Amino acid sequence: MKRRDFIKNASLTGVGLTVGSSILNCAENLSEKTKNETTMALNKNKTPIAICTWGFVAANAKAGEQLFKGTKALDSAIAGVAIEEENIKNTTVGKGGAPDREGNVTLDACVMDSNGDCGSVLCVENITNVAELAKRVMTETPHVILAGLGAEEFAYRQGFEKDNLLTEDSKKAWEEWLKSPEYKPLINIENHDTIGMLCLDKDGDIAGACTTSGLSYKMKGRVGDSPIIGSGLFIDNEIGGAVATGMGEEVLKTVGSFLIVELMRNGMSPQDACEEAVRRITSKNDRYKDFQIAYIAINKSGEVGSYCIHKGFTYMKYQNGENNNIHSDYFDKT
Ligand code: SD4
Repeated sequence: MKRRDFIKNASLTGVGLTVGSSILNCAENLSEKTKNETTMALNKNKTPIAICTWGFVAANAKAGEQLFKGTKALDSAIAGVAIEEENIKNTTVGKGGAPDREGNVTLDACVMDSNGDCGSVLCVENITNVAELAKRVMTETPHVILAGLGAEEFAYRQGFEKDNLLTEDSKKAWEEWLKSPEYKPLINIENHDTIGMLCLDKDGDIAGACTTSGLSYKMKGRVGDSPIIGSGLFIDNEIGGAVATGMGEEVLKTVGSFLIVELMRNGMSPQDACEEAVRRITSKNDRYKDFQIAYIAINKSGEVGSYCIHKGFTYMKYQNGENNNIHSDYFDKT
């Protein structure tokens, strides 16, 4: 059984999963009112919060535990997403990610800090921890973005090790795909599992990270939304942050994460802002039935929100030692 199926089944049967000190509870049955009341009550504690896309239990727990120890938001997010970058069973992030059409695994990542600084790497080969690499672009260069070979060479100068990202399993799956190589975007299946994470730390500061191998069997050189500041991720520490997963081309066209933060700046809750960002796509694009997009967002007072096009997206929320897998509301109810 695939890990996400396991989580889904566990949630459907009401089984709680214990992950270290974290317990996976399911909030899907709570009414909206109860959920809001719960969130507001917890916010009064001013405890740190980590949220991330999909059911990445261990990654979110790692970030939550780091935050609890007092680690700043950005380093907590990078430590959290590194769990998935190193997880070779995850075929859409880091090592083990599905390759492009030509069999090369190329990774995209970005980070954004609470002071507004950001860093990004595009289409990088042979390096596993690309979110950390994006942070180094931010802290160790005068630039925001490094791409391809330049990013890879920079990584070696920073002491990163060269790694073969194409695992035997990913290679076999790619070889199978090559037998009838037709690229068709798919909804909610294994080629949509980017990890985007947002952290609110003990000082009340927000930062985030987003890391992916992008769409499976993409064209050589293709880059999606995930490493593009404003599309895959955006933080404004006065307001909040947002992160995206799904069909990157469509997120890019609407600069989705920046849009959500701006909507929150204008008074919307994270939930309403995520819904509006999805509507911007679905109202102009009747092909939305063929792709999935999901957003998660957090504001300065710790309220979180999430919305997606199609049923099936879940996200993680860590707060007060609890790591919950929450089913997102969705647009297409047909
Ligand atoms: C991309 N947004 O490269 C990424 C893919 C993704 O879950 O989110 N997968 O377009």
